Amino acid sequence: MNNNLYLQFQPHLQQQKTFIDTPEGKVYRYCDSMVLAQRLAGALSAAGIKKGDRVAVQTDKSPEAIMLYLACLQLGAVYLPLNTAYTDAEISYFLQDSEPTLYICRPEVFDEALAIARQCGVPQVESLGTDADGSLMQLVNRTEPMQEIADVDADDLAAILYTSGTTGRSKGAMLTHSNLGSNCRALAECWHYSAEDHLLHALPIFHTHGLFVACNITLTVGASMTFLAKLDPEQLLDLMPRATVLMGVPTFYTRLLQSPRLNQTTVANMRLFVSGSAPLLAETHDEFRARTGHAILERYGMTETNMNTSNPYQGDRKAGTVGLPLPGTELRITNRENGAILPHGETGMVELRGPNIFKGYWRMPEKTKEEFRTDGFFITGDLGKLDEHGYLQIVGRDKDLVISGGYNVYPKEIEQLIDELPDICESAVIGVPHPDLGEGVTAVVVPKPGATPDETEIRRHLNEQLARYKQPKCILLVESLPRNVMGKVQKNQLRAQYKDLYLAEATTA
Ligand code: MLC
Ligand code: AMP
Repeated sequence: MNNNLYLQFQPHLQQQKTFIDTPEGKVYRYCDSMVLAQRLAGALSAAGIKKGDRVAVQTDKSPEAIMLYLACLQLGAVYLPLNTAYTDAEISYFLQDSEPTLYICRPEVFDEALAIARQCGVPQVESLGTDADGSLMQLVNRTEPMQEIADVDADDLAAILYTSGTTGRSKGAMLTHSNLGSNCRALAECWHYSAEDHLLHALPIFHTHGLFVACNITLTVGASMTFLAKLDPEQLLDLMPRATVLMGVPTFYTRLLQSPRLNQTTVANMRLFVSGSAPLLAETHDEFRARTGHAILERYGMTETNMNTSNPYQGDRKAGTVGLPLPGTELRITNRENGAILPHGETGMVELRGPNIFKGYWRMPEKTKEEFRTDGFFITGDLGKLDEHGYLQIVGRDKDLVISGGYNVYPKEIEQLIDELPDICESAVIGVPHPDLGEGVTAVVVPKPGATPDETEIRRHLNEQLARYKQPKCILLVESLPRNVMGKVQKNQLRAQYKDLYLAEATTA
């Protein structure tokens, strides 16, 4: 049996109805999108891409990029999307680690991308722009649609998504056709998703949320979506009268709430607001409900696991919880040291098992082994507890991670770069409450004795190496870092000390 995820979408791909439209008035029907995807598959195949080859993609958001994803599925190639904010240094690491056969970049940076790709040993580079332009589209225009759909096993890779590592080294999460297929079927069932739905899509398409949750569910049921280049709350409000669903990170909702236009009339046609990727504050949930009459549906996921839990479509959507396990996903709370299962109400490690859980980290068998129990449960690094009705509350994180506006930032990666500088003794990077982004990346830095490090110099160094969203919103110079008796830096103490840093700024602004 062919387990290609493409087959799950294929029944809708013949249809005349709209698949994607844009605020600028472009319309992509399913049938035209399929032909374009097939032409892309033909062009990739002619370029020698075959089953199992990685296709690394760092392009701006466009419907054509989704057709490219479909083309990779069709060929059985492994789609490897990269955040558009990544610097050349970050891209070099991903290209070296994943060894793609093809790297697709933005047309405006083609020459630089080619140089990086050559250094990293990537044999081919093409470009794709947001106006259906770039060298890839030139190839496509000369290529016949390819009909053949690669025969893949359920366990074959559909995508690799890089997540930063707590050790500072990014890990490629290997997601199979079955991981992705099963998860969007479960979500479609839970959220009562249908061909009648129209999604407002304002998320980036290089992460699980905007790519798999939003696009795979749309393709699975034959729904439609409007592609916005990025979050613009006023534009969302303009479009709501003809939409039914919005998916966003919590920042989407806090920014929407800032608009006086958000009210019951503007959302009259909407049936579902979904939030995830970061904790939604209960007060945001309550305020949104009071203004619109809608209880935001919060769900919990991870790059490695796809979606795991969701508040119910029908039934109580409890603010401050991420709901119940999705059909087919098992969840348990354990003692983080010995793995013993804890009773309801106790806080411990969230562990998961099910068809949605990834295959492992790309070329990191040891790391993969460490993060799974012997009975196949994945150790998430999230701390949670279950209430008497089985709803999960995420209460913290065992992993040293900051989530800023839905993007994960791993402190280690930033600390290592700051500590390289000659005037710096050591540093600790923490996340503290931020009114817009949930958490604000903050660097607490200890200079070497007698040295007076220049903040501009620290920022310049970070800017060369790190995507902007990872760079600290604030750099604080201190004499020393608090440590426990074992000598370990007490980040909890630092988080408590600076908890009002951005909140104070917001009230004085
Ligand atoms: C942008 N900037 C950020 C940022 N996003 N800084 C910190 N954190 C962020 N998340 C910075 C830019 O670098 C720039 O800095 C400035 O803010 C303005 O950039 P922008 O592009 O205009 O930002 P904006 O449109 O306001 O974007 C904010 C945002 C966006 C929250 C809407 O980041 C976003 O769409 N986030 C969603 C992330 C996401 O999809 N996560 C899902 C991961 S999957 P400067 O200095 O240049 O001015 C996952 C699994 C799951 O977690 O469960 O879903
Ligand atoms: P990522 O690695 O980018 O996929 O981020 C996954 C992490 O985001 C999870 O391990 C959680 O820590 C966090 N996360 C996702 N959804 C939620 C949510 N609804 N509430 C709290 N944390 C969340």
